[in-house]
Amino acid sequence: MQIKSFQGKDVQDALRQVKEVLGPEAIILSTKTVHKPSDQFKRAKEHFIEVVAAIDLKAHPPPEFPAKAPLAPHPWPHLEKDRGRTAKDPMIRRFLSAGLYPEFVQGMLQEIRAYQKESGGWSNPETFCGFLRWKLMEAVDVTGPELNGSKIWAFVGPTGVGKTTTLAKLAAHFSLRFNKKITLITIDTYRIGAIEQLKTYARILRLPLEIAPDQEALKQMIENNSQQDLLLIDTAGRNPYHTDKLEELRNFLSVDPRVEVHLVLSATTKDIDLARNAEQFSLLPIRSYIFTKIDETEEYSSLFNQLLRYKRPLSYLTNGQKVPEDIELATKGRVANLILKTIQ
Ligand SMILES: Nc1nc2c(ncn2[C@@H]2O[C@H](COP(=O)(O)OP(=O)(O)OP(=O)(O)O)[C@@H](O)[C@H]2O)c(=O)[nH]1
Ligand SMILES: [Mg+2]
Repeated sequence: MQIKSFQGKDVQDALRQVKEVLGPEAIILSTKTVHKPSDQFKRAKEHFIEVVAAIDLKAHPPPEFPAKAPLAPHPWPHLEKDRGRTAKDPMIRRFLSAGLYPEFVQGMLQEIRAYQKESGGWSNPETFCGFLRWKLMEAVDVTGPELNGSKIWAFVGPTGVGKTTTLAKLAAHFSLRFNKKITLITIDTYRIGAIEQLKTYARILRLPLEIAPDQEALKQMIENNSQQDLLLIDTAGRNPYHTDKLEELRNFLSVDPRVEVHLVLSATTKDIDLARNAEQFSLLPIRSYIFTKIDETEEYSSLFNQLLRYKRPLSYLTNGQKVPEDIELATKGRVANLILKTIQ
């Protein structure tokens, strides 16, 4: 994986450079507006856009042209002037600096310009917020649980993100509030204390717990529990760079096609690491994202970027250590509010 940062006079300019240097397969990791320190906020042309992009060199060898290929003339010179006007509004400036996914920012900039051209700008910041909120909601995908018939959910993800705690929260939620018949299963025989941790939850919630040391045992457990509404499978946290362990996990969980895999990620993880985690865990058939620890940060642009980067739905958000209460079903409105909180 090669990661590189690009600076352009606007988003299009930076993206064009990304494409020229890394090729069309590059993944955009983040974008932000950078203000030159000496002249901060004075004039629009003293801002520039910084885009961080990456390319998997194994999958996409670099294009065969010199790294310093001559830059083509900027295709939309009139946009520079428009961007200047756009960036005068402090709320829009904060939006541009929030490190949001470049294609989203680019689309928004075009809409902002069109609106400004038509009506001369927003009469008050709330109008822009309302528009942005609607656009944020439109951009993300969410999904809810469908508990008709029996379900098997497995929780995978990097170490310590909150997989076991999230599983316990969901187990409590569905057994106490909806009276669902649930069995907990763990295949985490790797970490000392992992079984004890889940045993404690199982005891408190009065739910059966089974331990699957291998795939054959897991298969048997799934068969034996066919009358249950929900089987929740806990897995060991995995270093996303240990591809062999991820393949092992994928093979383990491929035991039954009904197993739905949910990728648990922490909202406190840096954008670039989230991108890599999600890319590596894509070895598994990921059904949804669950984002944990939203209470431990006030900056949600990386969470939002991740939802756009792979276009997978978000199912749950968790917001604390308390079991069962600190979990919520994800909604588009909630995600939009988190981003607005980041910007305001
Ligand atoms: N603040 C906060 N802490 C959380 C949240 N979810 C989990 N935690 C805490 O994160 C820590 C790790 O949680 P676990 O559930 O053990 O994480 P895990 O992913 O199962 O860890 P491994 O199995 O070791 O990979 C614990 O201290 C949890 O209480 C959350 O939403 N907010
Ligand atoms: Mg765990």
